[in-house]
Amino acid sequence: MWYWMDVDEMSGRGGAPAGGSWTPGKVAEVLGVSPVTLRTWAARYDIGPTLRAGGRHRRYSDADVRRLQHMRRLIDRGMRAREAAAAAFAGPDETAPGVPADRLADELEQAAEDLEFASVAALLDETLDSIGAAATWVDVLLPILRGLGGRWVRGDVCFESEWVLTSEISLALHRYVARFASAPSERGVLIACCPDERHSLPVEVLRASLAEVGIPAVYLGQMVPAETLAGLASKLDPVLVVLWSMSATTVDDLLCRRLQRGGVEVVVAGPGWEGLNVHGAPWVNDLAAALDLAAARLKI
Ligand code: B12
Repeated sequence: MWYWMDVDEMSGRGGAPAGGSWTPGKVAEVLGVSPVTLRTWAARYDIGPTLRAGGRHRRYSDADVRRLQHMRRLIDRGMRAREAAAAAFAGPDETAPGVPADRLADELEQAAEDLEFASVAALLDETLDSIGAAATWVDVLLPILRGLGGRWVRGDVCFESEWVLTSEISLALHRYVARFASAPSERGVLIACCPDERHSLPVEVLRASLAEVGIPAVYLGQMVPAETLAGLASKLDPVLVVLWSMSATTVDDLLCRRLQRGGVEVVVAGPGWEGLNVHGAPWVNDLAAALDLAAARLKI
């Protein structure tokens, strides 16, 4: 199983750099190659460890390990080691466009099934980097999530893998969003799930897509208490509130009304609102429509 280890666990001593510090032995184990292969790669392709721990000992950082995992995947897909190293270490933008979405989806699904957190994270980062948030969502993640929903209905136990995948998607989107500069003082879009709603991924993707095009947005998370949302909406004075609900059981039309009465423009989003006339609030039920609407309101 691939996993991130705590630095003290690995080196047996404290004071190591934050953010991951891997021994070559551990990296070799995680990649499923011999330590000799790892050393050969380092010598031939200049992809050795970049950290130094306690003087002479070289250590791999999290970023080193991620790039090596990427390289390993490219090799598994049939690329020669030299080209794989060049591609993985040139930066993600130049690497993944050739990989079909269904292949990425299969790899992700398998990694989640095997409970390989680090591998799921690296694949998600790679995919987001190379094709962006919308295509990652529509072409790679939606088919997997819908498949999981189908399994769930059939009574197939996939709770653990679903949890691994969905929590890593949230984390990867968070990392992705952090790369885009934002002007916190600007009025923007406030995104929230209804108070009983835990299905947050669609609006997390919306938040990432807004970041990509420079639309300021604040994402409040799952199950946002009505009181909290109403308070934040009045204090932050957003251009728009996107209120997400995945199913009829989580819709909160009173909250929508309350926000509107406070002078806020609300867009209701997601299948939960289907067929409801929520006090004239526009309804969006796909990512592109939500993006268009936000862009139109912010005149971008
Ligand atoms: C992942 C998941 C979870 C995760 C959510 C993690 C997270 N952070 O989001 C967890 C484990 C928490 C979870 C919990 C539950 N879940 Co759940 N879950 C799912 C799963 C597998 C994917 C959800 C998802 O993100 N879907 C996104 C896409 C894939 O949904 P879609 O319907 O195809 O997309 C439509 C729209 O949303 C729109 N769209 C797509 N993307 C975007 C983006 C934007 C911005 C917009 C506007 C629209 C939009 O396009 C589609 C056309 O309508 C679905 C299965 C499924 N088919 O969705 C079940 C599913 C939604 N869950 C379900 C259930 C029953 C539950 C629980 C009640 C289970 C339980 N007993 O605890 C709880 C509910 C908790 C709650 N109070 O909300 C049911 C809902 C049935 C219903 N209609 O009421 C589903 C459909 C599974 C099933 N087949 O029965 N779940």
